[in-house]
Amino acid sequence: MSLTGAPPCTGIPNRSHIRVTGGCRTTQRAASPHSRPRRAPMQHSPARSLRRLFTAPLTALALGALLTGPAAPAAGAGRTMTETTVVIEGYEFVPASVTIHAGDSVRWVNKDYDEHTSTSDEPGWDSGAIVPDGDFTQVFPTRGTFSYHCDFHSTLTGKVIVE
Ligand SMILES: [Cu+2]
Repeated sequence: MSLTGAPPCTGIPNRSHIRVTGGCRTTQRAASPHSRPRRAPMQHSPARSLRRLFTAPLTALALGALLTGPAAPAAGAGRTMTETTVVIEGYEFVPASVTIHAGDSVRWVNKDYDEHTSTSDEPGWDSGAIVPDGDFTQVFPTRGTFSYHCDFHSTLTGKVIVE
């Protein structure tokens, strides 16, 4: 009765407290679908926990890398272990001779269309068949000169010198 010019407040009499800032229009806005974006922060929380689910394994991986990295090389503490790559290409080990430090590793990468192996002449290591585009890694913890060959092709020979 006393409201002048304002639309009649019908429909939601119990929400009169919302009218503090603007009468019935505020009440209508609060009840309309347009008010839903205000709930967005609540709806984001599942996504946030999902993101946490995805980042947690990554963090674990990073921690694992940090833990296994320095723990792996027993020889030569304080030195960074390196990996030397030997490419198998054109039925050759390239380079045919590599020199590394004790604790380092050699990785053979097969770039041929044929299978090869990295097999030590003396008992030591045997990669088995390395398929095209496959690779094999061997760690050399002790000093020495280690000759090796391919089990499938007798002309393929190489040498790993560990200092
Ligand atoms: Cu071969």
